[in-house]
Amino acid sequence: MTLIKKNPNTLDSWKKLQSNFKTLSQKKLNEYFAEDSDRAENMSIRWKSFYIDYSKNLLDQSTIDLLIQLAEESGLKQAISSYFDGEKINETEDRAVLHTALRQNSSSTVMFEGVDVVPEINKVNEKMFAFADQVISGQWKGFSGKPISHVVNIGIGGSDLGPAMVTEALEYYRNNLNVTFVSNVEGDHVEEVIKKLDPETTLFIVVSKSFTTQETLSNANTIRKWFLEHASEKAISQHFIAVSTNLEKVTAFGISEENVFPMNDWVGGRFSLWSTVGLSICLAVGSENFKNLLKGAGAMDAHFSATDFKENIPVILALITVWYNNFWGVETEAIIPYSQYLRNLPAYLQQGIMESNGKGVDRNGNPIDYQTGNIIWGASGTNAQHAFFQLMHQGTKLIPADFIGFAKPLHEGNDHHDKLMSNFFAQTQALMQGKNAEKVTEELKSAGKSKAEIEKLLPFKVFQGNRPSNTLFIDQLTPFNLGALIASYEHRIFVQGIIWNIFSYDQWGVELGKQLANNILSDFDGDDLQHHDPSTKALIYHYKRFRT
Ligand code: G6Q
Repeated sequence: MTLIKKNPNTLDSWKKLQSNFKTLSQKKLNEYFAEDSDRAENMSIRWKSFYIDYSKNLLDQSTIDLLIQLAEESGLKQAISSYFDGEKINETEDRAVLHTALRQNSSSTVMFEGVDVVPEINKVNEKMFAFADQVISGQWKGFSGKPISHVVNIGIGGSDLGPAMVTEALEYYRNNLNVTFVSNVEGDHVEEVIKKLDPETTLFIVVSKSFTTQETLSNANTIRKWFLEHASEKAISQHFIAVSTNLEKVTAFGISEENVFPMNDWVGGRFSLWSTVGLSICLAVGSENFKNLLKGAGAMDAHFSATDFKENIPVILALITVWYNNFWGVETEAIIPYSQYLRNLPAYLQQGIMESNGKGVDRNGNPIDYQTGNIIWGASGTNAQHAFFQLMHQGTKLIPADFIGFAKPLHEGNDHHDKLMSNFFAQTQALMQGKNAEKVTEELKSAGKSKAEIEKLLPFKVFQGNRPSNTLFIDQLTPFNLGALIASYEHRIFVQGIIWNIFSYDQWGVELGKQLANNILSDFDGDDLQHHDPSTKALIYHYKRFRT
């Protein structure tokens, strides 16, 4: 079964949502709460250690019902089965999207093209876990007999962002290994990393699904050259590991077959941290923690695939985005984790969400005349409060936001957590309630301001409020809960892609720049720049003056 290919704006529910928007668009969040004393209870979902509060959104139950109708009319139920059953829903690349298979129970069955893929996943995982245990315990030695103390992940995009974000997020669970990530093709990036390395005790993991990516291969080659200045060819096998689907290219690079951790074609780059691409995570936090990360994601998969849409976290939250994006005309969405460990979650989700749903052509190949993927941005709270929250509170733009927080800190013994949590709750309250003229006047009066001063200051100090947010409140930052949280965003991407009638799992938009970069690279040594536009030609001329 292929996915239904109907544009959402032709559906009955879409039209009803347009009139629902007309009815509700002037209504204030405070009014919704005044009308329904059970709103916080009715508009929240409790699942395992997650408490999802979506009551501070500009909608009521009639909107939710219509959004669910939209999901149904878009064929979401059938689409979820196609996704989990390994159908080739990534039609333009003729691929399945089966990263969910990587986190299923090791005794379950996931069929792909008539073969159960779980035994092979288990086999590869066993190899990965055994390898990680050897490195962590110091059994795996470098060429001079010393144990490994530093791991360098060489990869970019999906082969970098996920492992880097999770390794950082699970800092608390880390062992003694240092883990560094090299991604950019910029020589200064790799040289800064090399500067701090000891070839005798460093392990390099070259992570590239295709093993053709310019950035990764350039960095891997530069690092290998540097390594060989300190060690013999023979030592490569103790220090270079690859994660890839392209065995031929890996062996041509000089990494032996036993040092290759395979991955499957049906794992998309930006959804690959659950596969061997997560080897650096596994090394940083150990296999038990990695397994728990997988379990958490697997539990979210089970919730998403089996729960009624009304109680389904990824479905409800995805639909709320659709509501703002397509009916309120909102363009951006902020992600604010109240955890410094998750400071790079917004950057990670930027790729997941924007690369997946930044599409302007529908599944029939026609240009789209409604909005698709949102612009995603954000930073950790409370830092973000002292940076860009002003615009969220008093700016001219409506910015729905996800606030993510954890009830229990990882470190005990200080009084910071109450302060963090009070900020976490206060911000969504302030965004919603605002501060009216009466309240501002009262405050200014008690601060001793004169009538004239109050009149002058009043307009600047009033907050309109009525700004929406979701609160994703989780018991604690554990590998399990992190896995579930990431998986919930993955499924939100899927739901939105289905509704917007787009293909979420290709990324042709990143190809053109790569092609042109190759053309330009070869033109640096030539004299014929006539085929370039005048601006680019002038830039190339300018650059050529600096080349040595
Ligand atoms: C993600 C993209 C992209 C990819 C990188 C690295 O979904 O496909 O970010 O992960 O381009 O690709 P390789 O792993 O093949 O080097």
